[in-house]
Amino acid sequence: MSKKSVNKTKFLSRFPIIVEELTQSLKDYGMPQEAIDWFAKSLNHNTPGGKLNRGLSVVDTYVILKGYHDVEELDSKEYDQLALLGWCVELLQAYFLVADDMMDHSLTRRGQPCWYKVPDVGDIAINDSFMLEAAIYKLLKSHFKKESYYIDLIELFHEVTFQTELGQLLDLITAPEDKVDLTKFSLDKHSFIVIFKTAYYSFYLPVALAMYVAGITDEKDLKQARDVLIPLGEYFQIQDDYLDCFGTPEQIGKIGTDIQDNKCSWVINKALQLATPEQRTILDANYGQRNSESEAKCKKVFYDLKIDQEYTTYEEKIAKELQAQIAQVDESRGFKSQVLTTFLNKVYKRTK
Ligand code: DMA
Ligand code: MG
Ligand code: MG
Ligand code: MG
Repeated sequence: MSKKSVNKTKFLSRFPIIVEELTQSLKDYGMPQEAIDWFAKSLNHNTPGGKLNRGLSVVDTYVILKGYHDVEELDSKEYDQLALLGWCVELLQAYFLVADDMMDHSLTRRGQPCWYKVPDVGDIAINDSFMLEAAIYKLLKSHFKKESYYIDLIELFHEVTFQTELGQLLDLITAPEDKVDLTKFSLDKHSFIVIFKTAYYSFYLPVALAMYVAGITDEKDLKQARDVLIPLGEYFQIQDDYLDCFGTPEQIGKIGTDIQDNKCSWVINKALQLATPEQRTILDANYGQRNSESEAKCKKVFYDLKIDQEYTTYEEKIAKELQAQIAQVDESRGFKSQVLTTFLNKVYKRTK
């Protein structure tokens, strides 16, 4: 087994222990067994099962900041604490995804039905998403309350949660279901949406958590991390937009919905820059329509415009820029540029 899959297996082995602790808190409230079983089922359906990059990054970042070479060098108590924070990031992601799939009318996620599509779940998924979020603060309290940086962790989770919700708001109101108006889209608007809905919680949060535990918390260092991780997160969401249209469901574990949902995605913005008047007419008539014929017409325009090649050009350019930026990082206070290089390597040319 590769080192990477050993680390993932080790991380996954902590999850049942977390489920046990969370369900125990329901038992302590005297909740009936059926509610306990429901919560356990929601936790298990929605939390593991993805790439776990966000959660694993908390551990990996801490290892680098400590100057270790391998996760095995952490003592077991230290590992458990870091893995718990990693799972808190995955719970935050689970919370957002359960809600996001309802709002985006998605059908599948991680190769299985979206939670709200599971028989007997439906709108109960709304409350389940709230409980996934609440689980984060239960865990932080029981594992970190006595640490000096406890409040920093809580404030960080609250801040990035709010930022993500602002991004989701803008994502949704820029994509009204009933009135398609492509003149409302722009790459600047796209950039704002994706930085808020994705970059803060997916990239800045895991690194900042590890920095707090490692005691590397100078505002200058948090800023150095943010200054690279936010554009890196923007690039990651541009990949997500690209894969929504050009990836296969087998590859990405979900069926793309951006065209039918009238989303202000990178793909449509790039197409709007390049389209001839004829192609623009096709897009105006077919983008954001809830049927697969219209969707296919939009995709044909995207292929004719070679948006996939545009994407490759963008990817090479942004990767070089980020590398150059990482090379400027000041390590004098203990922050390490390798944290950022590791992240960039995980994202570069990803296909799922
Ligand atoms: C993802 O946006 C953002 C959050 C906060 C879940 P998205 O709808 O493009 O994500 P996905 O493609 O995974 O549904
Ligand atoms: Mg979505
Ligand atoms: Mg969405
Ligand atoms: Mg998407």
